[in-house]
Amino acid sequence: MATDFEKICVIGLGYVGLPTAAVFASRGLSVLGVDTNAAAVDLINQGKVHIVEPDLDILVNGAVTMGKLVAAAKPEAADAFIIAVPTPFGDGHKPDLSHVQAAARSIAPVLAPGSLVIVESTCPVGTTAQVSQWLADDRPDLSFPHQVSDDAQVNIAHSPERVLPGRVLLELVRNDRVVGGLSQTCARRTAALYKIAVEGECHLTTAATAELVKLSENAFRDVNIAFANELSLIADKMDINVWDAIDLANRHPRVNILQPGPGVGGHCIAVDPWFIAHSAPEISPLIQAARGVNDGKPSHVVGKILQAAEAAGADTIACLGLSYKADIDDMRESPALTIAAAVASKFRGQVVIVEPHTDDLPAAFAGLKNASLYPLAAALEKAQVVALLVDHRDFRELDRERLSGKAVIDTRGIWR
Ligand code: SAJ
Repeated sequence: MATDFEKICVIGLGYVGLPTAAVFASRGLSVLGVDTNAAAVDLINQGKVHIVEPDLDILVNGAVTMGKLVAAAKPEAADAFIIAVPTPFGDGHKPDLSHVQAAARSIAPVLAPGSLVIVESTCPVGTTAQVSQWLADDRPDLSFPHQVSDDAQVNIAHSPERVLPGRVLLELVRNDRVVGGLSQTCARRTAALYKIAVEGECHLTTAATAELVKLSENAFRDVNIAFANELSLIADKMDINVWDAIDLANRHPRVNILQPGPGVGGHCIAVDPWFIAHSAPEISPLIQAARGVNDGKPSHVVGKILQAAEAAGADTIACLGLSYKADIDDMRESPALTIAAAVASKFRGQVVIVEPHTDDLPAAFAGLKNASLYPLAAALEKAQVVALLVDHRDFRELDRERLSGKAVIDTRGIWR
């Protein structure tokens, strides 16, 4: 396929940027991946990866070996630039755009007439226009779409990533993309670039709409999980099995309740709704309440675990899982991690932790001498109370006989 893209630059080689860079490289583009993490850059240039994601190691290794993917600390001139850096929040849940700003400023010196800049990072509405302004500040010699729309020399768009950790390479290619341009030309050129690698449809819209669409997707999940989590508190109080109740309610043709759990983790669903709330604080009560319900769930679970330990006169509690969801190693914003650390800080006995995806306890356990990492069998042998926090495969496949005689708190409903 003939396109006007031969070389692209991907800024940020995290769990979205690195797969994106590798997929484009595997389609024959020359890709320069840029990251401030020197260790990651070194590793990638050796054909290795610093994040766990199925098949990513093979793809990166192939792309580096073919000379199509190179990692570096600084951007170089390219036909297109994809910004895929983190957008966390700071105090008061205020969106922190410093990484996006730094990425924009880093590419400004190498922009030229015809350059395309795509923001993939999830961001508050208005950020793509702000990027255009930052670039214009640094490059008064060029024209930008917030100034002259379709006549701009540099095109800028927002095309949010939508990939699910654990299925990134599949979803990157198969999912539809929303492509929001600061002008129609910006959107059209961005879609032309993604079409090199994406089999899903590209839906063209404005940058602001694309920004809100991305935030809405994750806020939708958060609100719906909050509903399930609120139901779990109500069912607990009434001594009803919430999973049975949800299964039955979902037999209704127009009901589809999500699964309750120990809380909502990860760097997306637990974060992005705040970007809407921050931009529209007075008119987003539902979104804010959902955040409150989901963020409140871990302390409810901690209370249940400690209560069970007291009732059983236990000297050891086993906490199974630390990551934010099943079968991955990512512990960012993980409710399981919060719960296990809180249990260890409050319980006088021993807390044995099982996490098949790590060799060391994370920093949250520093100073908690009663907490240690155990293999599953030994932990179950030792503990009188077992708290299932993550539905990892090893735990799903557990022989239930090994739980007999123990107090079990199953936050994921897998041992019913
Ligand atoms: N969870 C529940 N109950 C459920 C579903 C999820 O408690 O019924 C919890 C999980 O255990 C986890 C959290 O929610 O702690 C989030 O997990 P997830 O698998 O639903 O989603 P993420 O955060 O891994 O990825 C999401 C996805 N967004 C949507 O499904 C709308 C993904 O497509 C996005 O690309 C990603 O956020 C992102 O980067 O924004």
